[in-house]
Amino acid sequence: MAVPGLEHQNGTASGSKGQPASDEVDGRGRRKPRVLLMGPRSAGKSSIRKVVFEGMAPSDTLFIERTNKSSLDDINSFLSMRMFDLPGGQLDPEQLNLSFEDTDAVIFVLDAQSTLHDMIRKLSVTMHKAYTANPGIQFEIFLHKVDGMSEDYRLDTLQNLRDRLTEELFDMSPQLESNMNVFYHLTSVFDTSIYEALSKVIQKLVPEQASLERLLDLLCSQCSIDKAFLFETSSKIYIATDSAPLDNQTYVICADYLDLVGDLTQLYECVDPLSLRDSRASSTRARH
Ligand SMILES: Nc1nc2c(ncn2[C@@H]2O[C@H](COP(=O)(O)OP(=O)(O)OP(=O)(O)O)[C@@H](O)[C@H]2O)c(=O)[nH]1
Ligand SMILES: [Mg+2]
Repeated sequence: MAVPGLEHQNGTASGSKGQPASDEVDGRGRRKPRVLLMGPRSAGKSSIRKVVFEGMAPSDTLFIERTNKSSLDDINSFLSMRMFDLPGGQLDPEQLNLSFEDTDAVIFVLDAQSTLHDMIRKLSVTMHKAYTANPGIQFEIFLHKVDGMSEDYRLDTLQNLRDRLTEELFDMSPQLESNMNVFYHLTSVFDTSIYEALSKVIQKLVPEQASLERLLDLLCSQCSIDKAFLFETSSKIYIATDSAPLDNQTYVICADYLDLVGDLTQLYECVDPLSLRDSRASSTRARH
C-alpha cells in the first residue's frame, strides 16, 4: 500500500509561543508533531534529511555545507510534521526560538566513528533538561555512520553508548532515568537502516497507529498477504505495518520495489503538450 507524494517546504524556525500559526496545524486543525534533529558537528544530521526527504544520493552528502542556522522541513501528507535541523553542537533549542515544551521527539545523531565520551555527558544534561520541561518527550538516539563497521563492532559500540548514557542519567536522577522514553537505532544513509529508523520514530507520532495496524492485520488475513506496509512512496518511510514480525530483508525488497515504481512513474509521467510542441518546434527550426 502506498500514500503518494510528500510536500516539503524549507524555511527557518518560527516562534512557537501562543496560538499555533496556520502552517503549524494540519488539515484537521491538529498541531503538527515537531521533531528536532540535534547532535555534534558533522554527525550527519543534514545528510539524513536530504537523503530521506529530498532524494539526494548518499554519495552527494559529502558536499553538504555545515548548517549555521536551523532549517525546517514542513512535511504535509498522510502524516504532517515539522522537522528542524539544528546547527551542529547546538543543544539548547531556546537559543533558536524553539523549545522542548512543544517538541514531540528529539533525534540525537551521533557519529559512530568518533569518540563519544564528552558528547554523552552533554547529551545526558540536555536530556535531563528536556525531560524536566516535557516528560512526554521521545528521545531517539541514532548511532550514525555505522556503514563500514562489522556487525559485532556495531553492536558493541551501541551497547557501550547505551550503558554509559544510562549511567550518566541514573547519576543525575534514578527516577528520571527509569521514566524516560529512550530508543536506540543503528543508522547509515548508505543502506535502508536510516529509512527504517525514521519510520519507527515517525510511527510513534501517528495518533491513528493502533487502528492502522489493526486494518493492516485485517488486510493480511483477508487477502492471505504475508506482510503489509503503509508507505509514503516518495520518502520510503512506512507509517504503519501489520503486527507480524518484520525482518529487514522484507523492508529492503519493498524499498527496491518503491524505487522501481518511482523510476517508472517518472518515465510515464504526463508532460504538458504545449511545452512538448514548443520544444519540437524549436528543434525543427534548429534543423532548418
Ligand atoms: N560514512 C558515512 N558518512 C556519512 C553518513 N551520513 C553523513 N555522512 C557524512 O558526514 C559528513 C557530515 O554530514 P552533514 O550531514 O553535513 O553533517 P551535519 O550533522 O549536518 O553537520 P553540521 O551541519 O556541521 O552540524 C558528510 O561528509 C557526509 O557525507 C553515513 O551514514 N555514513
Ligand atoms: Mg547540517
